[in-house]
Amino acid sequence: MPARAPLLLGLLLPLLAACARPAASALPPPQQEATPDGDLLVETLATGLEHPWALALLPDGSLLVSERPGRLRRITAAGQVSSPLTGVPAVFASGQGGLLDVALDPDFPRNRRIWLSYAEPGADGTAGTAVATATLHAASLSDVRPVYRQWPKLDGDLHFGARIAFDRQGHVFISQGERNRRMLAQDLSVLQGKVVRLNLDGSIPADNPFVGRADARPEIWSYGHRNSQGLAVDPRTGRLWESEHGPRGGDEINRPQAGRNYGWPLASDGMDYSTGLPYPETRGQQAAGMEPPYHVWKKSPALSGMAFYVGHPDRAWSDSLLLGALAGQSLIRLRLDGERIVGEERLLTGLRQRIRDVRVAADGRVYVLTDAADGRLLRLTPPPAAPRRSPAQTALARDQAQAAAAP
Ligand SMILES: [Ca+2]
Repeated sequence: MPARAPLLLGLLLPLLAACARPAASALPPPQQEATPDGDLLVETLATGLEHPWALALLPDGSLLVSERPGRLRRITAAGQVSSPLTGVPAVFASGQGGLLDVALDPDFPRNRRIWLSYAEPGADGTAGTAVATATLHAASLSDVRPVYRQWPKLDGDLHFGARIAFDRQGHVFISQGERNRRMLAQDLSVLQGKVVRLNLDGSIPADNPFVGRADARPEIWSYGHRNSQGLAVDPRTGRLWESEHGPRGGDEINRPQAGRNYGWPLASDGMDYSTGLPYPETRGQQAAGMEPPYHVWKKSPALSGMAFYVGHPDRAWSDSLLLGALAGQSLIRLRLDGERIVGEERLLTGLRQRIRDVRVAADGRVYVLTDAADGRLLRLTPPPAAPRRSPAQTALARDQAQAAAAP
């Protein structure tokens, strides 16, 4: 027996290693973070997620979470993490590639359909951004159907994008990076560095801006994007907002419109990491015929997932745009006045974690993923809104203030 134990162990250990997910560390206790509007409650629901990239909130209160190496898990509101769902498409898991975004179809309660974006492996070690739809079951996906493939597939493992967002008119938008080949963002004959728009069955809308042009791909909605990992439709207006990574400096928010050129690399606020100088193609911060960013950061936070926080008048954060910051190791809250950005706060800085994705639940709580080998799912409860005074209360407060100020 003693002689056989090492043999058994030798057989068992690799098997165990293959089955296990990264060991979940003990869950940290809930914390209160002081913010200008009051305390923010930060709860850790799960740990041990390997580079989680995106989350989607299911109607029953549970969540789908993608892990970049190619796994999709379900996590209950109580933090119970499932085994990987079966049926996920094969992904090119290298560098920034892998399983990326996950989103529910606009008609999910009826059709149980989900959308996945990922780096898809091609021939000879190439890869390209792709999107598939699938039907969600308790522990599996079925009817997995690729609906979009970036063309051409290329070498390298950088700048895939890729976020998915839906408008109210039956279209899906997919954001994509330029695969670190800068000038491809300006080349309308390829799909790198573009936001594309499709119908929900994957077909091309007849009113897309480049339909019918021989020198351009009909999927393209907007171009001149560097690497876009944030995409959201403002629930108040239906307008599409996009965030993208600049190089050193020049992270941007844009509001992509049909056929417009968002500049990269011809117009940029950013610099080459290696030289500290603008790239040779860059003509300046702005260039004729190109759209300037709606908002720009001189020092790059490295923007990832983005979500609107609107329609929660009982919460201090209504209205805001929330963005995960990777290098910036924070959750960015941009205060909105209508569509104007009127202020910025950096939250969760004490965690010292890269923030990969953020989503807002119907009850006003916020779910956040940290990007790490031992990544976490957090749930935030934003502070309540300051109570509104009635006219009588306002008059009373004024009288009391005047009385207090009287000699
Ligand atoms: Ca730009």
